Amino acid sequence: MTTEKPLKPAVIKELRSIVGPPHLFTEPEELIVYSYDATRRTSLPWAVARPSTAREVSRILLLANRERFPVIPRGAGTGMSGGSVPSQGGVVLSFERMNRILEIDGKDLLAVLEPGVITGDLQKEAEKIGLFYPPDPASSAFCTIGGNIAECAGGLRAVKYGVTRDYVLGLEVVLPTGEIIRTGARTLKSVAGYDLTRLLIGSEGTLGVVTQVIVRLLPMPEAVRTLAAFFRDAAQAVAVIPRITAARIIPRAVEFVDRGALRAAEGYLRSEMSGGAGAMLLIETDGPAASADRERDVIETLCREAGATKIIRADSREEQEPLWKLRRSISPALYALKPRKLNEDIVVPVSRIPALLQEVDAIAARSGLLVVTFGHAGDGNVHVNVMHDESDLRSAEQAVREVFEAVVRLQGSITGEHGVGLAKAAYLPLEAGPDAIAAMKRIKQALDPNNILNPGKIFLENSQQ
Ligand code: 2HG
Ligand code: ZN
Repeated sequence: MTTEKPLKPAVIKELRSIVGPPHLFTEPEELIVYSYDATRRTSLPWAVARPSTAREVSRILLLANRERFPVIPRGAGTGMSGGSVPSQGGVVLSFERMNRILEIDGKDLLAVLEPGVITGDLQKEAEKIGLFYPPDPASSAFCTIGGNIAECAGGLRAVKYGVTRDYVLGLEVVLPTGEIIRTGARTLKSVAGYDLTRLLIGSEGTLGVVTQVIVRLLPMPEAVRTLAAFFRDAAQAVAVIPRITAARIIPRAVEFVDRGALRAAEGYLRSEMSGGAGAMLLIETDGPAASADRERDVIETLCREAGATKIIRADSREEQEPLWKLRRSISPALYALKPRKLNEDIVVPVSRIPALLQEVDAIAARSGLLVVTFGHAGDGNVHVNVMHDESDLRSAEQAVREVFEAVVRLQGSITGEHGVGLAKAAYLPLEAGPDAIAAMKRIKQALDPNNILNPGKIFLENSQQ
C-alpha cells in the first residue's frame, strides 16, 4: 500500500474517540519520538495511538481497513532492522499503556502479560518467587515482550535455553482485519489446529497485533558461574567453542567479543579489564552449584590450554554484573568508532564460526572498512558490524552483501534474532527461495488483504521477489 495522504480530520477524530484524547498524538514534536528504532532510520508517522485494550486495537484496525492507512505496532523502539519504523507513514500503535504483568502463576510456571511489559521487569518479578524467564536480549532493560515476539528475540542465553518462541505458550492477537483471536493454550502442549502462535512469533508485526501473551517460566537455577577469558586474537578464542561442545557441556552463555568491540566498550564505560587482549569469551554455566562449578572449571582449563592470557571468575551478582555491563554496552559503544554502522545478526552452524570469521576478515580487508564482530558465538549467532562514514555507504553495503553470501554458503541464516524488517528485505532472496517467499506472501495476503499492517517490511515491495 502506498497511500501518501495524511489522515482526514474525521479519521483523526475517530481515532481520538477510540483511545481517548490524551492518547492520540498528532503534533510533530510528539510524532518524532515514534519515528525511529535502533537502526537510526527515521520516518514520521501521521499519528500515534496509545491503546489500552484489544478492543481499541481492533477498532483502529477496522478503521484502517475502511480508510486504507498503514498501522505500525511499536514496543520500545529498540529493534535492529527497522521493524517499527513507520516507513510509509500511517498510525503507530504504541503499547506503553498496555504494560501490566497480569499474572505470575507459580503453580503452573507461567506468566500472563500485556505486550508493553519490559522484558527485564518480567525477569525480576519472576525471580521474586524463584522463577526464571530465560530469553535475555542485550537490551532487556528497555525492550518489550511485544517487540521480542515480533522479532523472535534471542539474546545472551539462547545457547542453552533457546529463544522467545520457545517460551510463548499462547497469544491474544488482533488480526489485521480486526478480529480478536486466541492462539495456543495455557498448557505446555496443544496441537489443536495450525500453530498460529509460532506463525505470529517473528512475523515482525505484519500478520497480527499481539495484545496478550502467556509465557512459560522455569525454576531459577540454583547457581550461576561466570568466566571471562581473554586471548591474543579472535581465532584463539573461538577455537575453544567446539572444545566445550566436545566436553559435552552446554553453558548458558558463550559470548565472543573481538578486539574492536572490547576497546569500544571499555572506552564507553571508562573501565579497562582486558589487559589489552585481542578477544574475549564471556561464558556462564548454571544449575546445581556443584555442576555449575564443575562445568566452569572444565571450561577454564580449556581456555587456559587454548592460550588464554587472563581469566576472571565471577561467582556473585556483584562480580558478574560489570562483565555483563561491558557486553551489553557494546552495541551503543561502537558509535564511538565511526558515526554509522551496518549491524548484522548472521547465524551459522556453530562448528563453522571459525570459517565465518575468516570470511569476514577477508571481506573487511577487501573493503578497507573497520569491521567489528561480537555476539552469541555459542549458538552461532555473530554480530558483524560494518563501521563506516556516510561517504563509505556503498562499500559498506557491498561488504554486507558479501557477508550474507558467505553465510548462505555456510548453510546459515542472514538474521538470527533481529528480523528482516527494512534493513534486510533486499537480501531475503539470498536465503529463501522464490517459492518460499511466494508462500510467505500468500499468508500475508490471506490475513491482511489490504496490506494495512506494517507494510514494506520483510519483502521488497513492487518487486518480483
Ligand atoms: C546484542 O547482542 C544486540 O548486543 C545488538 O543484539 C547487536 O548491535 C548489534 O550488532
Ligand atoms: Zn544480539
